[in-house]
Amino acid sequence: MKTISEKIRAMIAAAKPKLLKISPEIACKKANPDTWSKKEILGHLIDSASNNHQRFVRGAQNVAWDFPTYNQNRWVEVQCYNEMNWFDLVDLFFHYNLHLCRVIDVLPQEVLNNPCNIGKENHVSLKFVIEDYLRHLEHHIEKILEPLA
Ligand code: NI
Repeated sequence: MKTISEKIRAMIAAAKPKLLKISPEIACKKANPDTWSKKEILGHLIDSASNNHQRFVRGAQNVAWDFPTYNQNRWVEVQCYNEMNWFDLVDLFFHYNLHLCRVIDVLPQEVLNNPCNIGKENHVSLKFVIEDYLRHLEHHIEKILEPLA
């Protein structure tokens, strides 16, 4: 799984200076009321990190492999990410992901096939959950770094 954690580390290291260059005014702008601002997308990535943290650690122990789904819009709303300090949010995002990379690094090979039910049609392996985490992160980072429409 080292290749995955290396990819995540490279991605967040490249994204951090770009994120810090975005002004707080731009970061909280919503293109329309139904879409997330950059702050809210980053908040969503923190929610993804925290939910996946549970999956990685519990999945590694093969306990509680029926994971709760989460209503991503409600999570963002409830936490009022748009009112949070942009630079604190970037910091939290960066360090939470560094920690997840460390968790991924220390997972023993034999736990990677442990089953996880993350609300998809069938159980997936812990390895899939980790790979999927990277895909999701990549997708949203690209969106955040796009200029506002
Ligand atoms: Ni998402």
